[in-house]
Amino acid sequence: MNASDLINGILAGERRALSRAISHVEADSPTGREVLEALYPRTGHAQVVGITGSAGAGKSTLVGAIAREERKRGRTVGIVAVDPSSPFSHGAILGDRIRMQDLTGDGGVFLRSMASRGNLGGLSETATGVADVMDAAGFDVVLIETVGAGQDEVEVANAAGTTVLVANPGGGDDVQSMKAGLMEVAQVMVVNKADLAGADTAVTQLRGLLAIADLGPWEPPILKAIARTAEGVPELVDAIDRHQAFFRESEHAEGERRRHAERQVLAITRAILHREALATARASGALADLVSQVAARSRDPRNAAEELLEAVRREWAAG
Ligand SMILES: Nc1nc2c(ncn2[C@@H]2O[C@H](COP(=O)(O)OP(=O)(O)OP(=O)(O)O)[C@@H](O)[C@H]2O)c(=O)[nH]1
Ligand SMILES: [Mg+2]
Repeated sequence: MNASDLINGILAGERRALSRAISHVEADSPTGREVLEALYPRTGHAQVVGITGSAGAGKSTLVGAIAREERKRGRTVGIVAVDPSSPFSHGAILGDRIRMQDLTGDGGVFLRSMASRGNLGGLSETATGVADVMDAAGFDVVLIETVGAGQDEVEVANAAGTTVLVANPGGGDDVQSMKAGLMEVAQVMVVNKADLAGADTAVTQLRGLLAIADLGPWEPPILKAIARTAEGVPELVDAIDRHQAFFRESEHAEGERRRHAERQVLAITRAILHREALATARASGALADLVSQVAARSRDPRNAAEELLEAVRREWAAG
């Protein structure tokens, strides 16, 4: 299928066209770019929601519960599970699929996993593209689960209009180890596994972290949930809806949308710069030379980096 077949297929609601287009977007192929360019003006309908948090926090269980709640509300749901780059991930992915099995038989749900491995700083780019294709395909809600820690989470948050941070009770270790930066990319906080002891303490600690975070006009609510039984999930979906309304309709909507667009453009620019600069550096042979010099301690790494960039600039200037 060429790009226009894919575009027409997606707009006609064909799953096969959607699947193939997403593969093209993941591969960053010319067809993928053409599809994205053509579909972008048709995006903006879906609530794109990122679900992030540390390993085992209950993200997949929560995604399943949110999807079921959205279906009850008559909304269609696209789900993107970002596979971890960890070598221990295979069991977890299988687990994710099994937990979502009842959803895969539902015509109003589309499930897709996406690899984060080997992504040269371009996870924002891919996740944003995949979410955009699902948005254009007409899904009302697109849920993106990030597995993994640190930068992946921030990258995926760039793709989402609303990011939900999933924390757990547990003596506070979990919450206290959270980075302030993560607090700043999340608009809804949820303490999952509220059936375990310490949920209220975790809420209090999150409140403390929020108090010192650099926040805009939106004040992130902190909720409790038990994903396994779906307790607290309707309230979580209500909170997501409230943030989406803020993002789309409040007096701050214009500014929020601009901030989000800026984050997306900058994240993707960073990814492209990174990729292209490294490709140029490698091709020019400058990288290998400089690495040898640093390894031999005849040049320091900072100086080598500057020299490498200089070599890249020369190549680019030469066109
Ligand atoms: N007690 C309790 N356990 C839960 C709850 N939600 C999820 N779990 C359990 O926590 C474990 C991890 O759940 P997942 O949904 O796989 O967590 P995850 O965050 O997706 O995990 P990774 O994708 O591997 O990072 C599973 O054994 C779940 O059954 C909950 O509300 N209460
Ligand atoms: Mg998971």
